[in-house]
Amino acid sequence: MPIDRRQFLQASAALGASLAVPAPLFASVKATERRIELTSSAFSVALDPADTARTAVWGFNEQLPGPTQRFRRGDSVHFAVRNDLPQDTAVHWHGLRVPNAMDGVPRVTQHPIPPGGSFDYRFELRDSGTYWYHPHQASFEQVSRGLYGALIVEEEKPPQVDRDEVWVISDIKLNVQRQQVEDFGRILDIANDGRIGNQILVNGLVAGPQRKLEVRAGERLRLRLINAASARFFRLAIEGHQARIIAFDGQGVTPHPLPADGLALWPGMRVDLIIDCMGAAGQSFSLRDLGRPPAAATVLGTLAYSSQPAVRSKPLTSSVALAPNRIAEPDPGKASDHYIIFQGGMRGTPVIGLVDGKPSRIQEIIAKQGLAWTMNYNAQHEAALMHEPLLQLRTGEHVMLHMVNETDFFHPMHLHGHFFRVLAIDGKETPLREWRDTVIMAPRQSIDVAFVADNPGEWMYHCHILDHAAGGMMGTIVVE
Ligand SMILES: [Cu+2]
Repeated sequence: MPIDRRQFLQASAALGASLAVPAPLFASVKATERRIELTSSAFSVALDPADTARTAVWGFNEQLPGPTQRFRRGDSVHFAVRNDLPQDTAVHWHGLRVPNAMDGVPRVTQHPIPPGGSFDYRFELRDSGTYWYHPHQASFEQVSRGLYGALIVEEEKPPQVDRDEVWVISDIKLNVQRQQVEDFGRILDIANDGRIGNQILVNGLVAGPQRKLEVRAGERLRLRLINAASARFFRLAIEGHQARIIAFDGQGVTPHPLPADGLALWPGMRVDLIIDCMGAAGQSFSLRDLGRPPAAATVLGTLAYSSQPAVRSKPLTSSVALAPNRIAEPDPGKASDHYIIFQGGMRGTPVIGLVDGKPSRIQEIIAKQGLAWTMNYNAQHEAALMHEPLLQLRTGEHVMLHMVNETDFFHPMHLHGHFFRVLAIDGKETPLREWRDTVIMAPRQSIDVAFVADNPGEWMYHCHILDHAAGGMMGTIVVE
């Protein structure tokens, strides 16, 4: 009886929210709540300031991307969201550990916000780092149309930098009139690599050498990268600089250089970089997306040095490591093993999947249901109430989640409400054991992640290629 179960979960989640028990971690923090209005609506923007053309988009507060939200760890926020779109929506705070009722997933954690309606999201910011916000309703369309924005939670003691910049990288699919192509949710995209735009955007403007990130010689720059594209991945390289990675998905890692073949940034992921700008006044260097070979590299922007004299002649030597967030440490020795097996897609071996409990061949599911992917043999429509959760966990349970990709496609898998440690890829231990909320599974790859299920509620677990999510790669994990 999925409806009864769902109503029960919603009722208990609402009760939890109304009691609003602060996490003991923050009992000593005297937080004042900041109220922020966010309105989702349709409007038009100039994607290229050098051009008079305007493009119709959907976005937050008539900005593309939506306004960058900046807070300090421990702050309390109240997002008063209003929906002026022609369809239902809701807002999800990607990566943030919020109470379940504030997670912004229609039909799982709240009722959708109808056109003209509003919803109040209130929560405390437990974790510092680089996050973002976007709708979780028809996200393959709503995010692609422009509903996304950065959400930054500063550390109590951030590393010393001269500049802290955010780059929201995305793409858009434009026709010759510079308007968005209205082909959202095509089965061809759902069953393949997703709907990839034909124009890359950096902070809502067309990417290219003219997108200048201005620095002064000698400065230390913290660059926060967010991939808000619905399907495109980026492989970034920075000319003439030794950038260091200090965080994945907002969580500090041992600072280390970018991989020689570029920094892979999959949809949903964030990376924080430290760049010591030791070029000379007046010089410029390109930031490139190396893309997916054999595609040629694209220049996304330029690191442009001002003509002012250097602020220092040698790079800062202070530590750039981030203090960790307080995340419960999973103990693999006492963790319970759980498996999620991914199948489907346009290519690959024929498989059987269950839709509404009925078995069909994947090719029939693709042709008749508009679904293309299964997780543990089930394919689910976003708009339908979900069936049983993929996993039922006890609060406090240590979990080892084995993700087995039997498809020929990449899938950036995102879990709500928790961070997990990435422990092994194809059985081989990862050197960094990094915390993440979104991890990439390459074709035919197995990934082992571990976490403590310490945030009660029903949480989404889905592919962040949003067409894949719409095509069945979406389920829930219940922590009770
Ligand atoms: Cu996927």
